[in-house]
This record gives sequence, C-alpha cells and structure tokens, in this order.
Amino acid sequence: MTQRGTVAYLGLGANLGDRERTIARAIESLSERCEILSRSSLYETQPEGHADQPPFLNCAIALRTALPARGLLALAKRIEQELGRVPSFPCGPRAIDIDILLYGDLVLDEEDLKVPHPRMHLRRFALAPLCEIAPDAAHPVLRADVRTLLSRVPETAANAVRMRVRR
Ligand code: PH2
Ligand code: MG
Ligand code: MG
Repeated sequence: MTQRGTVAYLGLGANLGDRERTIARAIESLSERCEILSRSSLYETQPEGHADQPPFLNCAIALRTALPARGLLALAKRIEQELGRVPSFPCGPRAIDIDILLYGDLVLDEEDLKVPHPRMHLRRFALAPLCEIAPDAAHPVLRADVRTLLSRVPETAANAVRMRVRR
C-alpha cells in the first residue's frame, strides 16, 4: 500500500433513514478511492443549529488520499448523492453529510470549500469522534490539537454526545 498522499480527516453525520448503514456505506465508497486509516465509534448526538429534527449519528474517519482537496470534496458530494441525500436547508435533516474537517495542514477559504471546516472547533459532535482517532492532529489555523479544541467546548445538555460501541 502506498504511503504517498495526504492524510485527511472527515466527519460524517446522518439523521434520516438507516443512519448506521448509510455511514457504513459511505465509508465503503470512500475506501474505493482512498486508504481508510481509522474510523471512530458512532456517536449519538442531538441536532445543533436547527433543533426540530431527529438525532444524528456522527463518526470521524482518517484517510490517506492522492486526491487534492477539491477532488476529495467532489468525491464526498458524489457519495452523498448516491446515498440519497436530497437538498434541504442549512443544518437541516439529511441522509448523509460528509465534511472535510482537516486536509493535511491545508488552509483554504473559498466560497464552496473552507478547510479546516469553519465550525469544527465549535462542535462536540465533530470533535468528540475526531478526538477518539486523532487527539494530536493539529488545527493549522488555531494552532491547537483536537484534544485541546474539544476541552474548550463545554458539554451541555444540548451538545452532549453519547458514544455507541461499534457492532
Ligand atoms: N450537522 C449539521 C448541523 N447540525 N448536528 C449534529 N448533532 N450532527 C451533525 O452532523 C450536524 C448537526 C450541519 O452539517
Ligand atoms: Mg456538515
Ligand atoms: Mg456538508
């Protein structure tokens, strides 16, 4: 297996349909183009941003890829569509959401692609799974590791995450 390429961390979330199966299928599809290095447990989380929708399952994965960040974004969007994601409103319910959290130490601030993910450091549903697999990964803008970022977001009733042991 090649060691070339960039290590990226993705966050996956689902709150419609068979959430666990859809996340598993998304990772399977990603593995056809990228080397999956690790995946977190699944986390049952309360919706943030728009409260009136079903709870999410969230997960984080590490992968190594030869794709540039834009290519990885295009792949993620294609998989979202294949798995039945239909357009909704921002922070609304979705069959699957695949977000690039970190892509090596890349910093990109463009209309349709911002890396690191601009809200990852505020979200326990993103940080807790990521901290399970990559506590030492560095945020290239905030210059803090994931463990530290997670410790900066106090747990409340609204953002509590519950780890679900993987079957
Ligand atoms: N994704 C959002 C908005 N709110 N809340 C939870 N718990 N999990 C998510 O994945 C999530 C969210 C926008 O992508
Ligand atoms: Mg998202
Ligand atoms: Mg998204």
